[in-house]
Amino acid sequence: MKNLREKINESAEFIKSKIGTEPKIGLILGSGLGVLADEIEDAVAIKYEEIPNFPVSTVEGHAGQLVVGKLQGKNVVAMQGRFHFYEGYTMQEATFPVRVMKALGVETIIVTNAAGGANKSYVPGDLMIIKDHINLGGNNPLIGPNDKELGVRFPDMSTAYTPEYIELAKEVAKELGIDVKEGVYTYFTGPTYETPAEIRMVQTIGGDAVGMSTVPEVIVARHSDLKVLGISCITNMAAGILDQPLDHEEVIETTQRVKKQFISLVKTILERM
Ligand code: 6GU
Repeated sequence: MKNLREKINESAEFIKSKIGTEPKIGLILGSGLGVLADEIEDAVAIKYEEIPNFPVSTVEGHAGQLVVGKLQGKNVVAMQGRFHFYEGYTMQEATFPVRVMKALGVETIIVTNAAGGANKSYVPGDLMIIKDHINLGGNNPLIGPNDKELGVRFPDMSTAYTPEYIELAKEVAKELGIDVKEGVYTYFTGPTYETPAEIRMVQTIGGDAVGMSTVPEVIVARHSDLKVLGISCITNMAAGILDQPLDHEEVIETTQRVKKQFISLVKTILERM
């Protein structure tokens, strides 16, 4: 049986054999936000199912491919569609692509997601720069023996979201006239949305948004010593805030509505990284 490092290297070698550039920035594109990958120039798209050792995406609305090329003059690799723990992958499987990005030469990842607003001052359509996270998933992708070649046993999470990039993102948003929020992303495994009581807890403990992704990937990114920028698209208010039920349609509708802003924000940030 191949160990994790051998699997990572095998995947990375396969990808390297298909691409002409060395990506420095990795993009993980959330629900409805995969459109950003369509803007990549000189793009080479590689379906996840072609890549040795990659899990295969199951969720509709996710293209399920890596797109490698140039965006705003930067060499990037984008995940169009990601793997979620709630789909039945292990935490290690769901975060495997982050390790492969590191092996490709990536130094920074930009992680995006659709999230519910727990902070009552937020409205659907807001973009939120992630300043920190709370892991309420009751799990961690680093559980198990630690491979020192991949990272330390006890990674520091004091500055999980690179302060310099938080500042850059806020500066760019201001210049573009986008009223971004800055907040704490709270991870639940899903696939249920939270209950109103859970959302009251999130508010009490300092969470501003809730979602079902990103935190496992950021944990692995920090283990891999990658810099991180996280951006949430607040697609709906979390349970108990408005007098209406939650559904995935609203999530997709909102991402469609704000995708232009989202694209211009991320592209301008990329340009200045
Ligand atoms: Cl309200 N909760 C979670 N966990 N994920 C979401 C969401 C809510 N809205 C969009 N994604």
